[in-house]
Amino acid sequence: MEKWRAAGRAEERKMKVKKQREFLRSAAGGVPHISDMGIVLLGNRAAGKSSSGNTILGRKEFDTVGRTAECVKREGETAGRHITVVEAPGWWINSTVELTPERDKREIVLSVSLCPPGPHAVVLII
Ligand SMILES: Nc1nc2c(ncn2[C@@H]2O[C@H](COP(=O)(O)OP(=O)(O)OP(=O)(O)O)[C@@H](O)[C@H]2O)c(=O)[nH]1
Ligand SMILES: [Mg+2]
Repeated sequence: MEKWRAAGRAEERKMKVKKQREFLRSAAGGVPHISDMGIVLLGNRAAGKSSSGNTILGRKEFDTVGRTAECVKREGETAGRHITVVEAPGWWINSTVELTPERDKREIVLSVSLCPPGPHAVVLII
């Protein structure tokens, strides 16, 4: 009798998992279309953060000539989405956290708050 009950419970669990899987694959439960997306670009100095921002936005919004010393925020429409891209100042490639200027560290921390309620992605540019 107990064996039958256990088999029944296992079957029930299987059905539940199947239903959840179908729900996740359906339009209602699948990957939602994010119409407003926030992206933060981090990386060492001259890694290509500004260039990557321009690639994401599909036009020249970030200055790739000078160094980005403070956070820069740019917005645009890409692939049917409103995208906010924030570039934070980069760190020296072989520098430690201790040797990185406080000002740069403050800006890096600030960057994530520039696309409220928070970025959907933090991209490390290498
Ligand atoms: N060859 C090559 N050069 C690149 C690439 N991406 C960027 N660059 C060049 O590298 C330099 C720095 O690029 P940026 O995009 O300004 O880099 P960044 O990380 O924003 O630099 P900072 O803001 O100064 O830290 C520029 O002269 C770019 O043209 C790349 O994929 N290939
Ligand atoms: Mg830059």
